[in-house]
Amino acid sequence: MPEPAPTLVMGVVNVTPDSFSDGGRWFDVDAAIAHGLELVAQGADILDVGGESTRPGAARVEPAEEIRRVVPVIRELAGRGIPISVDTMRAATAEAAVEAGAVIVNDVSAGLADSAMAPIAAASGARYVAMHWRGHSDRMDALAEYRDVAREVRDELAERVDALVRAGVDADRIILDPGLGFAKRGEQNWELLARLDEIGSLGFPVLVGASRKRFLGALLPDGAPVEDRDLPTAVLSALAAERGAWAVRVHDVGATRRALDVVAAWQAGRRG
Ligand code: PMM
Repeated sequence: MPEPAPTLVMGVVNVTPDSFSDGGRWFDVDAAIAHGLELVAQGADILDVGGESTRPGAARVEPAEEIRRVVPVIRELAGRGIPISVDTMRAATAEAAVEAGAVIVNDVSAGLADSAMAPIAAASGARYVAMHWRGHSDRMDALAEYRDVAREVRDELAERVDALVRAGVDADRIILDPGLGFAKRGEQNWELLARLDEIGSLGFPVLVGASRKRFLGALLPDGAPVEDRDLPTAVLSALAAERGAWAVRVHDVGATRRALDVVAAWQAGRRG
């Protein structure tokens, strides 16, 4: 049997003033570039550059402003040979980002937020992350109603894959993501993680984005700072890697890199 490829580390570069997890520290373009380079030095394989926060209740950003935030950062980092993904729900931003050198479009809405996204993604030739999504952040908490969360997320992702492929997206370029925290409550995230193989059974690489999310914060003492979620995030990265995740999307790359090194050594030991 071929050995599974090691899980990749996708480092988050938020070029936003309001991301829930890093408080907009990387809003300035130069600071975002420097942060991206630091994440690569810490072991990121891919950088995910986003200009619009998806935190619960976050306001939408104007399309032109989103492009203004991400394109210079992508151009500089891609120009240095770093694989870049663009975290956007908008076709125009995806198109500008790919033109600037992005090789992955990370669309948290899987094409639902912008009907132009699928054809643009298809024409771009980039890889495409389709995340499970039910609605924008201002109303997603009300959409977290499931009878069987893992089955419904898998079925809704399968529907998105069909729609994307019908719109011309090459199936070989699709990556799926269960969308932890997006229209999911704490226990629903845990059930999805425990049943990650059901998402994997669709036959696409799986990306897991748990980094610093509320359901990890809930394991910590009240009032713990958001950075305290990095150790739980790294442990979760290791567990996701052991379950065959294609990549994990994280803010603290160093901790996850070390955790994944442990997984790789463990797996090598199993092979003997
Ligand atoms: N989570 C956030 C943003 N983008 N993209 C994917 N594919 N998966 C995720 O889970 C995901 C994402 C929200 O987190 P942030 O505001 O800290 O970046």
